[in-house]
Amino acid sequence: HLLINELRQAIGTHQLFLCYQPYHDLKTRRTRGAEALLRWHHPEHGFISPGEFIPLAEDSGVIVPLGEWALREACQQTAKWRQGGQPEFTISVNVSLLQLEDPHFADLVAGILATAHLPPSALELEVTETLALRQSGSIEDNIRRLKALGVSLAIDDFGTGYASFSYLRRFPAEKIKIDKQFLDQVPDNHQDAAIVRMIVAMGHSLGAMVTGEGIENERQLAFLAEIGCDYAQGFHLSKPLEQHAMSRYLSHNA
Ligand code: G
Ligand code: G
Ligand code: NA
Ligand code: MN
Repeated sequence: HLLINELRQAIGTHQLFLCYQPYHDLKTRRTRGAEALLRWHHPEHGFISPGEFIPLAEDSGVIVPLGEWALREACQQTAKWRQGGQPEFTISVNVSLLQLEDPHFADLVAGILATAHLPPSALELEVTETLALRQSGSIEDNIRRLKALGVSLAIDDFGTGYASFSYLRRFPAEKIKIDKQFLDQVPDNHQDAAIVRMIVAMGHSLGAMVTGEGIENERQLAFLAEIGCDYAQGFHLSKPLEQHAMSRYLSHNA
């Protein structure tokens, strides 16, 4: 695929950048942190959505250098925001299981944090059930070492994969992010409302915090607050913002 070679080159040619989507603490109603989301500005094709290039990047393995770039960039920027008056701000970065299979991934993360002068507790890694789980000692080893370092783990798009409960056993996550599809019709759809309540209760009994994703209106937000969900993220709170817009957002909202 032609795009794969271009994607490989995009890293060195400043065609990639990050957007940041804030998430809120439902109790304090304040911004707690943001999720870093990759964007690709192609010189001829314009903006190519991650929905298009992330699957290509996973299939080709380019997600490994791409993900490393995103992690480094997000950590450096977060250190600046924390030094600039947001000392509690946390950053969530999506990582592919391919990255977690690299036996040196935990070392890489430790090195990036040290270079950025960012404490490990400011970083959360989001893992999605996108790839079939291979039995790989490296993943378990990396998770153990990342935990020892103090980095948090989140399970993204929870509820969409066939292996959700296996994942819970394999990934001792500090956070579970409920996929948007379960939240689109709450509180009106009673079945969805029941599922969301159940995921929140399950997350809490496992000692995890729970985020509702894709929140687009006040009623969804009120429902999550009422059932004791911890965090919310979605267009109703903020769309993903470019770096400068995120800086402005933080100076006004946090
Ligand atoms: O930003 P948007 O909603 O279009 O993202 C589409 C998908 O791309 C989401 O599932 C998101 O998790 C994924 N994605 C965005 N940035 C990254 C990244 O840096 N690494 C990985 N592995 N996935 C990402
Ligand atoms: O898989 P992941 O959860 O990382 O996907 C994040 C994607 O969801 C991003 O592309 C982001 O733009 C999108 N997104 C975030 N909030 C909302 C929302 O409230 N509504 C919709 N339709 N998409 C959202
Ligand atoms: Na994500
Ligand atoms: Mn998600």
